[in-house]
Amino acid sequence: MKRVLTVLLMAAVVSFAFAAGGKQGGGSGGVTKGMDRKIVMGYSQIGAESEWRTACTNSVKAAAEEYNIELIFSDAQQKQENQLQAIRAFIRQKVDVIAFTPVVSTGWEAILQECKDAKIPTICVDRTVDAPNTLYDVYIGSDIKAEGVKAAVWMVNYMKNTGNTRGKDDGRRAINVVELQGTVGSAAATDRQVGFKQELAKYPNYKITKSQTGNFTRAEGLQVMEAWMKAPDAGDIDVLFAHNDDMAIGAIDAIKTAGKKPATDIIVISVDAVKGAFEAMLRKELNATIECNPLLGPQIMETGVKLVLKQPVDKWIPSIESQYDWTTAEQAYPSRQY
Ligand code: GZL
Repeated sequence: MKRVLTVLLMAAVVSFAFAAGGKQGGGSGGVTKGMDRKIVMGYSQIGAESEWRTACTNSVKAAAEEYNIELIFSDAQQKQENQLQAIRAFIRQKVDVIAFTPVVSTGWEAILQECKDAKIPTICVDRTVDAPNTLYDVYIGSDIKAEGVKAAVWMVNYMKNTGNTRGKDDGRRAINVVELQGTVGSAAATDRQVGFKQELAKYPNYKITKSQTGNFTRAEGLQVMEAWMKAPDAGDIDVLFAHNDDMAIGAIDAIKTAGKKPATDIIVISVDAVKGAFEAMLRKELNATIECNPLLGPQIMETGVKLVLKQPVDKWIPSIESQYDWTTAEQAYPSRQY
């Protein structure tokens, strides 16, 4: 009897998998027409705060189409309570898999346990959560701390070799850095700051003299930098490190309004590598951007299919990313996808 049941179960899994259009969980068309039922994925997205977020959302929606997955998409308007409500609704709707980008890192244990209790696999996308990784199935996204390290490494090299109008880094001169942080409590902001500071600690003449959140938006990046440019010590600023390009682009406007030259008087380094950053680099107003890839849709859908088909998946699926500055921006810009 046991053997019969095992054979029947295997047949059921195989038929569901083949009904998923043959290639199990793989590449475009992996789960295509011909299935007797579409896989249903609930996705809780943070909002639309930046070019990066919009590119991420577009990638998710396009990939759901391509993978023939029914996507129930929720925009949380930057509020965690909206995310928790949306995920509870997904559970009530008995979706097959839940993906979410946590707006902040804390406060996810209970809801992830509810998903587990409902036997719905979960994919944490783009930002990590402060919760045991046994509570979710996969994290798909960047090594955010490494992005902060890369930004600091690039900055020190540039200041040693080129410098700003106040001169190069001779290993002794005080180099004053101001930092525009992303959303307070988000893994993206926390980990970029940790990585940046960890690398900066190797160079005692570098100091972060001001640090404030611009919430990953252009408007708030402009606002904060405007205030810094009006302060009596504005002339001491050597470098701006912004946790994303949108805040850097806003800050660049403030630097120009104050009569200073961005990327020359004040070196500007940010993260994401969105189109706006390339345009600013081509205008020689931004010095460098560390790529954080938002085009996660295909990886999310492929992973969702594998989870539904109970196939093995890695605990962390890292994004593929690079970095760009004036030496590489012009050549890379035409082929940028976001
Ligand atoms: C990073 C992502 C951040 C981007 C911002 O993984 O969460 O959120 O860097 C976006 O542009 O708003």
